[in-house]
Amino acid sequence: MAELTLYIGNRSYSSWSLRPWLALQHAGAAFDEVMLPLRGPGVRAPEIQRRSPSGKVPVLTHGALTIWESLAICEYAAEIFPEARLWPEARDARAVARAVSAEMASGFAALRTALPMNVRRRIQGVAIPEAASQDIARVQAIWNDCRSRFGQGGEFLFGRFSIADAMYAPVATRFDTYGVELDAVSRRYVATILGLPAMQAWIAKAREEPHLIEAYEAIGVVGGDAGA
Ligand SMILES: N[C@@H](CCC(=O)N[C@@H](CS)C(=O)NCC(=O)O)C(=O)O
Repeated sequence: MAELTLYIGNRSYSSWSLRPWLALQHAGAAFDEVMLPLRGPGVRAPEIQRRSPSGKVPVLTHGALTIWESLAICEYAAEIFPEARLWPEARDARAVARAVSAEMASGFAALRTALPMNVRRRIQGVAIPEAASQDIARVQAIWNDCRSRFGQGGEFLFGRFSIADAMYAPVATRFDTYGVELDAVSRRYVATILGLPAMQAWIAKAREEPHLIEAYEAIGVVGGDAGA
């Protein structure tokens, strides 16, 4: 098989990068990982511009092929590693897994803006705007629905780990970082995601990264910039 390389942003902040990284890890893929540091809100990183058709990470290269967009990369991983069963096997579960993954990929802007991912930190006391609270309620409704209808075979949204879990993993870390109050099912699911060895490995590497972005680190500090 041609060589796979995943270009990612800073592990602390790049929630989109975490998603396909987790999917590839789960598939047991051998891949090179190249971190291209983000520059902060509104500032484009030239190294990312050079590598990515969209000017954003993540990007996967497989030989001469370049794939961007986190969900498209996860789909590609599911195709080249079919034995990893990255989508649920039952058609109804698979359809719902695709729906909730697409909803994550295209929505939840208020939540993402108010509570940017920072896997290295615990931040208390951040004011959560109403639109973000609505997103948080919708995420919990999705998690409860998936767990109760499809989760019997394991601890993940569809029992076994799937792309849907990869898509929601950065939300789980945000809930932990900002101490968001959650229902019991969602609390347990957050613990499941954070307990994944791959998740722990990502966080450990994030802690070693020297590339801090002040605007993101200032969130939760009185007078800090809440943009992301
Ligand atoms: N829809 C894209 C979003 C990717 C995205 O927004 N990536 C951010 C980092 S998490 C980025 O590369 N921003 C460009 C930059 O900061 O230079 C995906 O799912 O991959």
